[in-house]
Amino acid sequence: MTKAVARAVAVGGLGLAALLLAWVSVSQASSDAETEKICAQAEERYQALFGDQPPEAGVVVVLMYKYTFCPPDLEVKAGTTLRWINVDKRTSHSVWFKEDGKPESDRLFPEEFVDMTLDEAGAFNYICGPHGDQEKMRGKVTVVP
Ligand SMILES: [Cu+2]
Repeated sequence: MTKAVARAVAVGGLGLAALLLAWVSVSQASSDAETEKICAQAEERYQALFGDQPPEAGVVVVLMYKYTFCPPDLEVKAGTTLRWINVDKRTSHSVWFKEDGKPESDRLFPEEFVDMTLDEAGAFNYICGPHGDQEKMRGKVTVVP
């Protein structure tokens, strides 16, 4: 291989890598924008169903809407109670800290909720049982001491 060809190959490879990187960041950004849009709608649904009433002290709400946890990623202090509320119109969901070997919650039908108090510090991934794989309905909670 001549020097010129080697350089062309190297440049071509870099170009492809840059293109790939650009594509990855664009698809990431669009999925974040999509999540934001869905979560804004979820908030409207919540208001329509439950009004402006904030939850009681020490309770943080996560909404479940259109195969999305809103917010999908959050940080809370140890001892906080998380309340997952299904604000969908028809679809049922669950909350499952599967990686940590916890049991799956009951199936939550529209307007139902489940409370869980997180006492242990750490980062915990969870999924919706029926939609965690195909629809990528996944969330994460970071519990700080
Ligand atoms: Cu679900």
